Amino acid sequence: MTTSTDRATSVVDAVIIGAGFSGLYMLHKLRDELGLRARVFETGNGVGGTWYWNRYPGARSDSDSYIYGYTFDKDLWESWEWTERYPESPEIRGYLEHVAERFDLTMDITFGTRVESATFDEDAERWTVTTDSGETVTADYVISAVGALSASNTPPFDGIDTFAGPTFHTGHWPHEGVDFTGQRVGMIGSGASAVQATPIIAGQASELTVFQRTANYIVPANNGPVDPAVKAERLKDWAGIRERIQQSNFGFELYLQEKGAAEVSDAEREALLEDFWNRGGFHIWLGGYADMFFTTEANDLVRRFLDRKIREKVDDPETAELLVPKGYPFGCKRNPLDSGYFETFNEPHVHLVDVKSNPIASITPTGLRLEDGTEHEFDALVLATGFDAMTGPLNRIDIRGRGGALLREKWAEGPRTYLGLMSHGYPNLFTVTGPQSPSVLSNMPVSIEQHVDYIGRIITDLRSRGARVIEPTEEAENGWCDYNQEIAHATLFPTADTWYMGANIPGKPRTFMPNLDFVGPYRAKCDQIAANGWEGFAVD
Ligand code: N01
Repeated sequence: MTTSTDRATSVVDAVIIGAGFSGLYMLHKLRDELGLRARVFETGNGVGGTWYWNRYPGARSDSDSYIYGYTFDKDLWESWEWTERYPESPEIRGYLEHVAERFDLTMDITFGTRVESATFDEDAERWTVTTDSGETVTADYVISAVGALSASNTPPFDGIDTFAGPTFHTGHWPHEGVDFTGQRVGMIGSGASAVQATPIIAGQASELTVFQRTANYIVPANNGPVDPAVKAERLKDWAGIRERIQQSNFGFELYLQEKGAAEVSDAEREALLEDFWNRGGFHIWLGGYADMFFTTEANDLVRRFLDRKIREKVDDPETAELLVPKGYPFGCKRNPLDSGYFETFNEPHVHLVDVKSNPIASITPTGLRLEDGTEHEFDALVLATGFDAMTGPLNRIDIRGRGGALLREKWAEGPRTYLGLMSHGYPNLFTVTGPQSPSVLSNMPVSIEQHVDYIGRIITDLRSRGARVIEPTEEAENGWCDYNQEIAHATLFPTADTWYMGANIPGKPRTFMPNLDFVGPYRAKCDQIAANGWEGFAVD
């Protein structure tokens, strides 16, 4: 069997950073379709990316399983069957291992190895990549497939290292799992990870205390097995599904309503929201009313429905009041999906503590202390505190472009890219689903495939015309950055303190990081740019 050691040459055409959804398909594209010599470096000891690390209890995709995979290959599509509506983390890992095996990918992946730096050599017009294992590799192209939510965030709590019990971050969960039976557990955070983990940890722990800074609008997942007849239909409809999700707004088969929330009667709105609530998933968020993203009036109409639902589920009125989100619009913070989250707070051993009005002052050897001096004791601490999103994974690598300029310094006030794909001054460096592309506002595999295909197209074109480098012009990049902010600020998104805005990380610049063009229109824009001879790019 050929191993990665046999093929570990130090001069290649392309280096790919990361072996998750993006890196695996990028390797297949460059090696098997374009015939390039490519190497992948992956920090984990297996494929999976986010799904390699996120093994916390209840971790699963919030995208429906039938569209949470690759669509580039019909045979691959037909070769895999998901067990539930939303696939659980081990099953997604299994899927990605299946893909890696099917296309013989692991022989070109060096596992357990972190890329530390990537430096562009202007004379050679090549990149030099170094790793924490001391390897140095040169390449024409570097493709970042590091993901948007892979740099975990541990808030700089005073005394974080003094806690005597074990501490677990949801994004770095022990592979062997954790048994909380009989333990008092403290969990900080109430985002999508916490929402998934809470009911399961509560099922084991003798006591669970959730420390919540911001309440979330959470709708039911309605998970379960999928009707075999529906599954069979979908299996046959590979081409149709592929086309529809590629042209959609968010990479789902969900479409915003033609009429706004403020344009329909109360009864009509109530009936639609009730139907969507019962169906579960992202219907209310991504298939709901478009005007709720633009006006507080419309947003409040939807919020009122959601507030009522939360109050109906939670017995204790004070706890319910804390769980009802306040101060920001629905839909502008990632909408977590729930499998019994609210009901968990009806159990006598589960407590909710508001750390917005009374923030965490420090972690102590036995638990934590709030600013008013209240102490909470627990045996194990779970940090469901999220990620330094979008820019974090890239900024943790020393990426130096023309003139030795560090990318993280260029991005000190926020990411600057063209199409979320490349940054001026960093020739031949591509970012799969990078900041300022639709990425996290879409079903990720759809956006990943589009970027990988597009990068493949660019590289094919460069090589066919004997060009060495491509990079965006400064003008095109400035235009893209301005445009991104302009369309974001036409919506309510920037009014919410979210990781989309960098608001979860102390000191991070406040700027809306994803692109709001939507998946289909963004794809069309990219295609038009290609048809116009890579408009906005300088090719040499
Ligand atoms: O992280 P988060 P996550 N003191 O940032 C709180 C994707 N995902 O891992 O909201 C106290 O959402 C923070 O409070 P606040 C998905 O895109 C996908 O849950 O910033 N609390 C928040 O409650 C998701 O959006 C899936 O005020 C502090 C929590 O920690 C993204 O990953 C599943 C704090 C962090 O929530 C991130 O989700 C899971 C502090 N100093 C995740 N600092 C699936 O599709 C932070 N918090 C399966």
